[in-house]
Amino acid sequence: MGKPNRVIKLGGSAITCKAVPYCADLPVIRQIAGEIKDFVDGLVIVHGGGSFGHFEAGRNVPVRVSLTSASMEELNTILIREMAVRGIKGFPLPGRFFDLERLERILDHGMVPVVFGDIKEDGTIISGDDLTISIAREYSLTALFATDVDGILVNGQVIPELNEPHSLTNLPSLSYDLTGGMREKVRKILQNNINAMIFNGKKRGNVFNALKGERIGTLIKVSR
Ligand code: IP8
Repeated sequence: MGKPNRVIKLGGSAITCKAVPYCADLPVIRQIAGEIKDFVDGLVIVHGGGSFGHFEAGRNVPVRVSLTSASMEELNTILIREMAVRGIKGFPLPGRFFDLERLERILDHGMVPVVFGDIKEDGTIISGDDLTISIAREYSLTALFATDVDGILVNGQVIPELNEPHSLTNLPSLSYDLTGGMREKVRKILQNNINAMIFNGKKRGNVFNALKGERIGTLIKVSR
């Protein structure tokens, strides 16, 4: 125990209903909780904000920081409860308290750290993608990204692998059907020189297969 052997980011797009504020996609969360059951030993979960954190972070109200923080804890609680119902011992680790020692301590106690994107007192957002990438880099793991799309699309088709050495420089000029969020994710993955897999976490069986080590969606493979 102690060291993580898998890290999976449950994107806000996968576990919330993006268009509706504070809408957790409970059927998907329950499905995912069932699919991680066989892999709890050494597993690290990270989750994003979706229609919880991103909704509040984007609002122009004086209590933005308070509500962003509270909304992320709310989503985290929903996830941890659904895991607990299935006997999985999740333990919250807010991004602002994240460090490797804390992460390993949770694993040492036989629990699954459920790290989440967060906001600092000064309003700075801590991105779940960044947390995932730093965990993958630290422990030489493939970062698994469960999103609401089937992978990286080029001209409407999922590309199974991305490993061009010059992808980073070419990225802005290629005709990738990337949203700002996806483009930024790919840029950070390539910049940090880690392997990653981007797939659709809403589809039944995908999280299980990804954790099992199967190739689905798009694999970003760096030559080290
Ligand atoms: O969804 C950001 O995490 P992300 C969380 O991984 C907040 O970008 C606070 C919006």
